[in-house]
Amino acid sequence: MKNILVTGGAGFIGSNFIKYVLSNFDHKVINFDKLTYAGNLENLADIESDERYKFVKGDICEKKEVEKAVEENNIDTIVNFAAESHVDRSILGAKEFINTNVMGTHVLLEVLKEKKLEKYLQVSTDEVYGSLPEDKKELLFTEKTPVTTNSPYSASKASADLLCNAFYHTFNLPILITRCSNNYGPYQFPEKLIPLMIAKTLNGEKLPVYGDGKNVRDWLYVDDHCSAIMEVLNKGRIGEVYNIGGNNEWYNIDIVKLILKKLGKGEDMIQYVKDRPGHDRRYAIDSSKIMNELGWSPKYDFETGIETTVKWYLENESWWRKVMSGEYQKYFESNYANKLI
Ligand code: NAD
Ligand code: TDX
Repeated sequence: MKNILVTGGAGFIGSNFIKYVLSNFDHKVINFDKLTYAGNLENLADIESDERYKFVKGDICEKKEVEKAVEENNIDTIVNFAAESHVDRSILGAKEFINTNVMGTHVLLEVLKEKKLEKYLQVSTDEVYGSLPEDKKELLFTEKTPVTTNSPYSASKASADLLCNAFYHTFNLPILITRCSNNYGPYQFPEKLIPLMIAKTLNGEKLPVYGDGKNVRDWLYVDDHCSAIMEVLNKGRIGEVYNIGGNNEWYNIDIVKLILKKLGKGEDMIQYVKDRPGHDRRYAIDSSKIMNELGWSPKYDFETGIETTVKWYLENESWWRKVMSGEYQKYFESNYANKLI
């Protein structure tokens, strides 16, 4: 039995991860989250009374807060999801991305060193590998692909990965890194492509597609990301990076059309808008290392995953309406106002 500090556990992937761990393992989970705009305790309402679960409000940039949570809860393992996670927001302002994603990770690594914890897993992203050419379908990101970053978000995530690597080599700490492709599923904040397009369709609003809509992403259902993280935590070789992907490449425009079809709406709702600056063209993950070494594979095919996701947003309208009110409106206006062509 482990005592796991899950940082950023009130966000999209972190909250799904906590539920995955409580349903499949007998571990204790301390959810350590600052509750930024993306953190929402409603995501965990169905497990909050589980005695193996506890929430602690805290900031990973504040060392004393992290130390206190680790000491008081006998933490032996940290899984770090806490981050500013949206590329468009990093273009509007990078400071919080550097603070949380880089400085916050540094704080966690210092605590790992001082408290001699058993394991630390850094939840990273395929975005640290930059962009793949669209016309060379045989090219995929492997763990050996050089780190090349094109957005402030990816630069901050890559910086954190480099710090993890340095703390592993210099101090011989028990550190693992996972780099996953685009996730989708319940509780994803509706600033990201799939939930944004579902919410806008249900609202009868235009769907803003960046550029020519031909950027490619490799989509993985969130539970498959969670199972991969647990495999790496339990069986991964210390100091290694593991890529996680769905072998499921889609043009953005085809995802948008699929959502419209599932919701019975026409393609006249699509509105092409100005491209995201520095927009990566294609992401595609080679997951053979985690599959061959650890025996992981995704369980959900895209058809099932997207069906479950659309159904969840249809049945949980109050959840997304609430998070899209207030502060969200200001972000939405500043991101999209200058994109109309
Ligand atoms: P999210 O934005 O939904 O959630 C982030 C969570 O971190 C929120 O609960 C927020 O309150 C918390 N947080 C932010 N700053 C904090 C701080 N200083 N201290 C403590 N908590 C803080 O993000 P997500 O989509 O769930 O992503 C989780 C992690 O997975 C991130 O590290 C992200 O880079 C990585 N990732 C995401 C994807 C994806 O497709 N969403 C893919 C690969 C990797
Ligand atoms: O309004 C939009 N219109 C649009 O065309 C939005 C929000 C997005 N897009 C495009 C941009 C991307 O090509 O859709 C694609 C997906 O966009 P996002 O959902 O913002 O994801 P992405 O930029 O690919 O980054 C995601 O994957 C890697 C996550 O947000 C990161 O946290 C993760 O690390």
